[in-house]
Amino acid sequence: MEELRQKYLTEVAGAADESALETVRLAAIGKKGEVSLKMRELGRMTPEERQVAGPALNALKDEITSAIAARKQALGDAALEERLRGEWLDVTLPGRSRGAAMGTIHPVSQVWEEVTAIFADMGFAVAEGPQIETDFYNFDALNIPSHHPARGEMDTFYMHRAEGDNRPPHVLRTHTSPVQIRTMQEQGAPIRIIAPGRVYRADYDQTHTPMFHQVEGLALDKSISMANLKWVLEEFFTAYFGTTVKTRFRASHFPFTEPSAEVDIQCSWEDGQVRVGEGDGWLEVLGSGMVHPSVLKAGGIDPDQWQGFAFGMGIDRIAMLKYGIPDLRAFFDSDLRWLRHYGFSPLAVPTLHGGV
Ligand code: 2NM
Repeated sequence: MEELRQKYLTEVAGAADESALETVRLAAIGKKGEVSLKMRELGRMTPEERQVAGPALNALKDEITSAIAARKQALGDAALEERLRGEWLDVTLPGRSRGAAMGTIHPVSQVWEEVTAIFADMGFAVAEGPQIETDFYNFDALNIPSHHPARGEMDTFYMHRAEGDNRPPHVLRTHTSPVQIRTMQEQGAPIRIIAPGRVYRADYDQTHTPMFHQVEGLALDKSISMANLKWVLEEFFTAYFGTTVKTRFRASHFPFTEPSAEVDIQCSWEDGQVRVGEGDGWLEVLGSGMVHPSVLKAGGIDPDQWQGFAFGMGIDRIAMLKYGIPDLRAFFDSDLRWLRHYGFSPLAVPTLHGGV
């Protein structure tokens, strides 16, 4: 009995892992284990012998069982210790730099957000609408006559219908003005909105891409005038360029406004470098005017009760001016080197208190 005891307690103590421990358990106290076989022999003993051997065998079985449990616990503890030593993490270390793997915000997106922040501060909400429009919203509602050159295939992308389908065609919007018409119809006056978005014209050269970005504005109320327009635009340019910017209004003509004005901003031209807000040169950046009564009517608004101004400018254009980007076409090449050079940090969100 003492021999058995020594043998199995030694084997338990020496078991290196759980499966070795299980092998020892089966050999000692499993169904065909050595201790179990000894217990089966009890039946063949005399009652006197059995009285001594029985409790002793039970005690041995108990001792081996608890030795196995203790060893199992010790092995588990050691394994956990080992894991804790290997899997530690220093939460005070600085984060790993994402370096070149981090993307940048495209100048168009950046300027879009800047423009939105500035106009939002003046009480303008953002309105959006479809990029595929009916020719009613893109042209008729804006008082653009059917013979107007802008309607031609030369300037406008038409979505051609099937042969024999005589419904009026869809177009890729050539300006965001349809958004203003839809907003007038849906919300009525008064209105104070900007409509930033993608627009499309069949034009491709040094300074034109077939898709570009526009922001248009619309303010309607009882007595809104060109004076309000001038203040809003000067306020905008000054906030946008971060310096006081003089404006110059030149009489012009658009079908959707009367009177109409083109707006220039003050700039200097020195060794091929344009600087906004200084010098005595001028740069045309914007079209504007008082919304034509026919346009108000198309928007379901009574021109005898309401009036207001509208304007439109190119987002890509003012992005080039502010950030000194020379080539418009590179905007849409998706060249990663260009994006890293001219792009903005995703974490530097434009704010007014940060001076956009
Ligand atoms: C421009 C120039 C002048 C304009 C007009 C409207 C509408 F729909 F309210 F009548 N939205 N935008 C407008 C006026 C746009 O872009 C050069």
